[in-house]
Parts: sequence; structure tokens; C-alpha cells
Amino acid sequence: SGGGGKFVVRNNGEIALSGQLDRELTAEHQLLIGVADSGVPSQRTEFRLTVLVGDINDSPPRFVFPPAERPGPPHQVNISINQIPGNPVATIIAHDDDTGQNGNVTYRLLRSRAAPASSSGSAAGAETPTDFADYFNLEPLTGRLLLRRRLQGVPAADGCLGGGSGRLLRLEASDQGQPSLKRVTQLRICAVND
Ligand SMILES: [Ca+2]
Ligand SMILES: [Ca+2]
Repeated sequence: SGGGGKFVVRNNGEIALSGQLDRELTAEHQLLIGVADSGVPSQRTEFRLTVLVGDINDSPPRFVFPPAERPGPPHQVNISINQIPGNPVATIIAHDDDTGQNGNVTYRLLRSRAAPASSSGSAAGAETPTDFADYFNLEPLTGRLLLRRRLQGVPAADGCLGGGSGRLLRLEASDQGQPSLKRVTQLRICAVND
């Protein structure tokens, strides 16, 4: 008995699976196995068996911040245009239901598709990063998002709730399983005057 109906004991003593196991639902099964002879009266004994379920990397990271699984526009973070570089502006959090390396999440910023070479030819191009991701550092292990340079003068590309100029930052969370599973989400950064 036990095992949630996932195991069968055959008459020859073999223990087999009768259903699929999922470590994320039940990581350990306790089986109580009875053995009886055919004598009259029958003698029986019981023993316990613990089955530990190994993990496979079947769960991708889930973003908790920014909240990714709700409808609507990307989550918005307001940052003062006077904010000093080096300061943390948000902490990215993703959870992974797997264990060990399969559940070990790291973070990175995704750069937009490479801009055509001609776009950096202008005088402003030399000082203004062409990629919004270059304004930030994302610590891979902690998820801390740090401002790398002032947002003053960032060209707006996206409307903001409550005004201000906004840009979208693309974030990736990946686990260390083989193969690795990844999820991408967006955060809207709004540069506000204060
Ligand atoms: Ca798993
Ligand atoms: Ca995983």
C-alpha cells in the first residue's frame, strides 16, 4: 500500500510503476509491502520501502518580478533621470520548481538585434549607447539590476503610465540544467523628472 497508486507489486516480487512519477509533486514515496505464504493459517510479514524520485529538468524558470504571467502591458519601473549610476533600481526574481542545477536560476539582459552599422555614424552615436541594455548591469546570480549610466537624454521609445519616457528592457532567466530551460520577459523602464 502507499505510493499513491503509482506502484504495483507483481506475484514474482517485482515492483513496477503503474503511473508516471513527478518529483515536483511528490519527491518521495513510502511503500508498505506485505508478503504472505499459502499455509493454513497463512503467515505474513510487512516491510517498508522508500522510493526517492530523481529530478529531470522539466520546469522552466517562472518570473516573479517582473510579474510575467498576467495580461497587460509590461511591468513599469520609474527611475529618476538624476539617479546615480551604480545604484540598484530593481531586483529580478524567478523561481524554478526543479532541484539542484535544474533549478539554479541565473539572469541576463538581452540586447536588441544588432543595430545597422550606419546608425552609429552620427556624432551623438559615439556617446549614447545604441542599445538600451547598455544602461544597466544585471547581476547574474542575485538578479540585482543596477544603473550603469544616467538615463538623462535616453530617447523615448515607449509610452509610460503617468508620463515620462520609457524603454523596454528584455530579461532572460535560465536554469543550469542540460539542456537549459529559459524564459524571457520585459520590464518597462521610465525615466522621470524629479
Ligand atoms: Ca523536475
Ligand atoms: Ca528548471
